Amino acid sequence: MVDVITVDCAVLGDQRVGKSALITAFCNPKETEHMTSYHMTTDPVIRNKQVRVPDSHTYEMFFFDVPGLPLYRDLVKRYIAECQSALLVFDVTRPDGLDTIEAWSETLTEATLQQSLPIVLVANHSFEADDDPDTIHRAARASEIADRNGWKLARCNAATRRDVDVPFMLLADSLNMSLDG
Ligand SMILES: Nc1nc2c(ncn2[C@@H]2O[C@H](COP(=O)(O)OP(=O)(O)OP(=O)(O)O)[C@@H](O)[C@H]2O)c(=O)[nH]1
Ligand SMILES: [Mg+2]
Repeated sequence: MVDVITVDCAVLGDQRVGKSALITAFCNPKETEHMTSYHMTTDPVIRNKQVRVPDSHTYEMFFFDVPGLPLYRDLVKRYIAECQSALLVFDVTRPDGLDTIEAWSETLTEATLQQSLPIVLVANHSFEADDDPDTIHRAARASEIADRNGWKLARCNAATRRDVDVPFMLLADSLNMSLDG
């Protein structure tokens, strides 16, 4: 019998970093909404997809796509209260891209009352400005932040769909590690 484990995952990050585009590209690849133009998330949406780890568990993942707009922060906290994992998404090309990541991590902790959930830090907009020294520096800082917090780091680009499955595979790896010790 296939061992399917259900996991709720909060997808957090500032407005317009590409949370909805990333989730859509992974869960509903034929959909174009969020891929070509911006539709601000106001009502939280849940999308799901199975992720299978070879020779291990299969995860039925439910992704909580929530608004990045600060106005919605209390709603977001209530909505993600039962989540057991998270993707923290930022725009690696944006000068302030990393400034709020630790605040998002605190929001997750306050909402779930859990200190060390499996988390993947997602550098979206990767491969767009790879020659830019500031972007290179930001990517290095992201790697330090991930190491310091025990998170995995994924690089992807939701607009071009390059490596959009990587954050989800790394999340499944982290879940495996937390389950299998
Ligand atoms: N250039 C580029 N654009 C992207 C990328 N990912 C998403 N976008 C675009 O950026 C805009 C915002 O993306 P969304 O996915 O709606 O952003 P969001 O994080 O869900 O924003 P909120 O719902 O307001 O919190 C859309 O027009 C996307 O098509 C990316 O990797 N590179
Ligand atoms: Mg959105």
